Amino acid sequence: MFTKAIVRPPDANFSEGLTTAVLGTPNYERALEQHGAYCAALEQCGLTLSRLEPDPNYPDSTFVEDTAVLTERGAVLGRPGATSRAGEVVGVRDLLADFFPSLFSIKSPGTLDGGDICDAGDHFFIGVSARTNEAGARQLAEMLKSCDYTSSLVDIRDVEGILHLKSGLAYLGDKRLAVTAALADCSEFQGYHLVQVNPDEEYAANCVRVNDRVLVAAGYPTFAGKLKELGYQTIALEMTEFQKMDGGLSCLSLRF
Ligand code: CIR
Repeated sequence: MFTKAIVRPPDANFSEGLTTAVLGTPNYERALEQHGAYCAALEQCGLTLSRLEPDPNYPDSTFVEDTAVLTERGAVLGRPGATSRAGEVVGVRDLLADFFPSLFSIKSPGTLDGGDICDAGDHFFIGVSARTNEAGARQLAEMLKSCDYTSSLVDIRDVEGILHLKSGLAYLGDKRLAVTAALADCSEFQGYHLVQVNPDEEYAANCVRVNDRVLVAAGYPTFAGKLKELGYQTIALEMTEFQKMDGGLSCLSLRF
């Protein structure tokens, strides 16, 4: 069960962040509205939110998930793989210190973005990507092992169209993973039930199980239908403005 989450609304210069998407410039007012609805959904799931102030120095800082990895047995500060995002960790660290008495940190030469880490109960999938390098992934694996978690590395460097591992993967609980077609054959996922996301709905793979609900991006009816058939209660959220900046539902919060 999650009881808390950290969020940071986008700043007015949000559109100056990194992106590979060719979906146009995000509308700031609409992004704020979508962020507000996202926060309300987390509250509806029973979470108490800590809201960081928007940070004009870091246009990507609304994607707080990338700064840390939070588990029931300890927290790890990430070391963002994009240099423009490196300083985002500081503000999050100060807030996390209130909740986690000891914080591990990923150290140079390691880099690690939280978006590459998929928490699947007592096991963690660690994406090795353009942002998370092998050194960062191995540091995290060691830390997790010291907390009695297991982990496996999933190399996504050759997988097209996904920035982070969780751009194409989500843990739904019950040994069930939502995956895109490109990730469905990964040997690391053997033993899990896979809910495959259709190629024309790939963005929907980044959904978030929060207690007894699953947050899903609005506009992906086939995937939402599959979840409903499996008995999940879903909350659909408009994500168009964050999608334009390569962001998804999971990146907008750190849940713990
Ligand atoms: C970036 O490129 O870093 C941001 N524009 C998007 C980060 C999305 N984060 C995530 O998927 N965890």
